[in-house]
Amino acid sequence: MEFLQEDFEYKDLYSENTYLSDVLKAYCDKKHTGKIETDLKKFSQRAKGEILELMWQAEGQPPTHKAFDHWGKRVDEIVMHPAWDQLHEVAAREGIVAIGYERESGSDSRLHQFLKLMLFHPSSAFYSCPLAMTDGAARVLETNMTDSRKAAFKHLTHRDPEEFWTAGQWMTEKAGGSDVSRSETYAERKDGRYYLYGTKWFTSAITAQLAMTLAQTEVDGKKRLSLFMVKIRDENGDLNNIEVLRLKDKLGTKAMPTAELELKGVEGELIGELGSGVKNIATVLNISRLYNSVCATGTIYRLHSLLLDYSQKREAFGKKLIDHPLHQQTLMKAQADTKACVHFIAQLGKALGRSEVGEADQEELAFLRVYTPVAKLWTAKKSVNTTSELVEGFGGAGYIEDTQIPRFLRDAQVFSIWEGTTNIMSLDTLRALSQGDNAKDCFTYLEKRMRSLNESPEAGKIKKLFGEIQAWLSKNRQNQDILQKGARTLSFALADGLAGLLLFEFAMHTKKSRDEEILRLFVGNINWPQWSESGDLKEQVKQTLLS
Ligand code: MFK
Repeated sequence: MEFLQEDFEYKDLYSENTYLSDVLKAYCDKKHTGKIETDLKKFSQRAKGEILELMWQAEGQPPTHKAFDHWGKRVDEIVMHPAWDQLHEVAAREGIVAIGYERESGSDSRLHQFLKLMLFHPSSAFYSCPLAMTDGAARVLETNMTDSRKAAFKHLTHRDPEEFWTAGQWMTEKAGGSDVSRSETYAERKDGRYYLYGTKWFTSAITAQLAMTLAQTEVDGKKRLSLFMVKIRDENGDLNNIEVLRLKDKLGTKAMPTAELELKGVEGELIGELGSGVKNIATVLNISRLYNSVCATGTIYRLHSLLLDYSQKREAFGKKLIDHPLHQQTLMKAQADTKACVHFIAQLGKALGRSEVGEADQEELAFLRVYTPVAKLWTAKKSVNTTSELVEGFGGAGYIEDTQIPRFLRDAQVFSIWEGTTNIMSLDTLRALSQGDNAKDCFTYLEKRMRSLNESPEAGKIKKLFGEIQAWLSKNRQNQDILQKGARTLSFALADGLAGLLLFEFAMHTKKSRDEEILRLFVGNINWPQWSESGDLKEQVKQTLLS
């Protein structure tokens, strides 16, 4: 009989084992756990079944741009597979954005939302991307509320698919990617209203109804970026003085429409103070950077589960893959990193939730500000690297498109680019630490939590690592050059330290040998920071790279 490999299976990620339930219980107030767990269990079942099916349909027919109709009239229609609209319905009804704003579980609402998003993302065809920007826009409106903005806010946080709007966030331009100050789009003021002109180079989810975008305005005779809210379509569903130039041909995220747009006088409503656009859009960035972390984590959580299942079915050299010591090593390392990411997003979700209901003190707020870019850069890199290892774990099957495995690797790469690269995040970490008392408050917050750790080599290493970070920061606080050179090392060290701390607290909480093993493995693998030496690298770079 011809050999046919038994297929791997998409499991219910919440119920396949007790891990996520244990995480929920460790971070959540007891009074909210039952309700959240019921919701996650139900949703997780859908995510591996009917929702996954929608994703495959949407991925199977990527969006196309129909610029003109048959008579030559400009229509700029984005033709989507109907499954994309059904994913919109799922997102609305399941309240993926709404949960964060209904706040039925008080400060645990973001934790609830993040765990649910983590389950949704790997079945969402990146519908999670418009949701990230929608959530960011909702938060901007919530914190800049006026009577006239209430309706838009309600749409962005609605559970009825007909009423639910998504939002885009348009920043990137030809001249300015990371450095948005180079933006050329400008706002013209006429009769008390603003009209925006310019080209936006990377605008994801053009199927949205709203967008938050930046445009140059004049403040005291100088050009300054301001934040505007734009209604993308009019009552008839036609674009509002916006032309779609083309759709981007991206490495991954194929089902999700990303466009180049020409703004030809679209009306924008000024949000926040004139000239403070970057500061105001930072609210959107920070929320969507956390979404990025959650989705990066969801990706490897799903892929790890698939490889684990495959490893129990696939035989090589006389035994199942799962019984080979070296394969076990690979799976364990991937699992430790994946679980560390889960704790990161649970902790950040907890802190964000507490900040939004006024329960976070100054120290926790500083922690949240510093660790938002750290979470983004670290989970993104963990996702890219772990995805690569896991795809490889499938051998040749992981390289063949119809297994649906290669897509994981293509899609993971976006996490370290979307909403700011690793270097930009590292510099933002530095920015956050250098503002006010953030560094002092953040380390006080961490030190308080470290006090509860039982004496052990792992606790010793984590404490020593934070000691090393603080000593380096204090020694170099006046030297911008050294600080910038070391910003990436600093960010990864901060991440490793926090992940170790969270895994430690969790192992103490569950008292399960499973969690003690993961803690030992993770902390054992932490590389000690290798700080850059002082000196001007520019000459070295020129001599070694350019000569
Ligand atoms: C899912 C599908 C994906 C599809 C493909 C996607 C591919 C990629 C598409 C994209 O292009 S996504 C968008 C990526 N771009 C970014 O995320 C922008 C990255 N750049 C940065 O984040 C820069 O650091 C930044 C633009 C913020 C630098 O701008 P500035 O003007 O040099 O910042 P500056 O002067 O340091 O800060 C201005 C104010 O904002 C300061 O406040 P004050 O005026 O009170 O001092 C800062 O503190 C504040 N600020 C900056 N970043 C902040 C922040 N506040 C809070 N949180 C932050 N993160």
